Amino acid sequence: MVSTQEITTRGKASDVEAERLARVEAAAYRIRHHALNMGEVQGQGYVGQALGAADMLAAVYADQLRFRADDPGWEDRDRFLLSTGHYAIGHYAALAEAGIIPVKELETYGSDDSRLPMSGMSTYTPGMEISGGSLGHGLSIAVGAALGLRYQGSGSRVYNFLSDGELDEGSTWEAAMGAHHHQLGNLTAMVDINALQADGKTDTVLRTEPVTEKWQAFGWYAQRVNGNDVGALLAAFDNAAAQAAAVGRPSVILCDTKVGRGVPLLEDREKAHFMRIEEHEWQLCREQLTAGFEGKAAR
Ligand SMILES: Cc1ncc(C[n+]2csc(CCOP(=O)(O)OP(=O)(O)O)c2C)c(N)n1
Ligand SMILES: [Mg+2]
Repeated sequence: MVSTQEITTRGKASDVEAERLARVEAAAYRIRHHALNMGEVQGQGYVGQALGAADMLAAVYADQLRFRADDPGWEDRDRFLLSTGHYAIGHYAALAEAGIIPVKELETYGSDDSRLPMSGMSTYTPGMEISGGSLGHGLSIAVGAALGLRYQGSGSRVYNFLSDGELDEGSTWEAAMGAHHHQLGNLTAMVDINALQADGKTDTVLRTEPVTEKWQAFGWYAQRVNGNDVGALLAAFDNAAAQAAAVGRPSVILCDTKVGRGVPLLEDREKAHFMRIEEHEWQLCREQLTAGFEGKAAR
């Protein structure tokens, strides 16, 4: 029989989990909102990817990452490496949400002399650890960073965000082997499987499935989740912390996402890799986003 005390403790634990979920979902909503505002500055761009990956970015910045907003270079910070440079729009939105860059500065996205260029540049932007325009290099850098931190006796973790297009690159798999060889339990990779690339659907460009089995064969602790389900993402991070790090195994969370997620107008748009959104549509996009978020919160 379950004692009253146990029920109370469980009740408290579920309150904490509910608060955690609500906090990360709200962060994801604001990241999407920022991304729409940034996209409007240019009238087009990688908006669909930012909307699709917002839940992953929110889970990292609002739940996982150890950082100091007023000191982005803090030595003991966890490192978040965006290897998919064109996703910078989503990363800037997450950095603003985290308080690392001012929300107001997002208005300069992609403009001359801005610290927020269209493709992520580490020398321009606080909190941007690497430059990532040339795809497929982030995981190698992450392996080096994780190894270096371990040599230094640091407790910091390294996170690498990759796209499914980056799984086409041999360098990604070399790095995956290196991470297993060095038993990098302090490394977590996250792959945005949005089934899309610049030249079309991922399975028509290069068939990388079965993805989970490939990472497992490379020695990683691999989990595949709905990357637009914040609860599933948080559970995956918890599993990774409990199982992968304990045995010194790198961990990968494979996230199935939907391009344009949260804005129905954009979810099924053609030419989704680099979306053109008409002037009159931006406000409608924001309204749809807010209606969806409020509808979910009310349920
Ligand atoms: C090494 C390298 N090869 C090719 C490109 C050109 N390129 C830019 S984005 C892109 C698509 C890559 O797939 P993914 O990141 O999954 O695209 P998305 O989901 O954003 O549509 C390509 C091939 C590049 N930036 N770097
Ligand atoms: Mg893709």
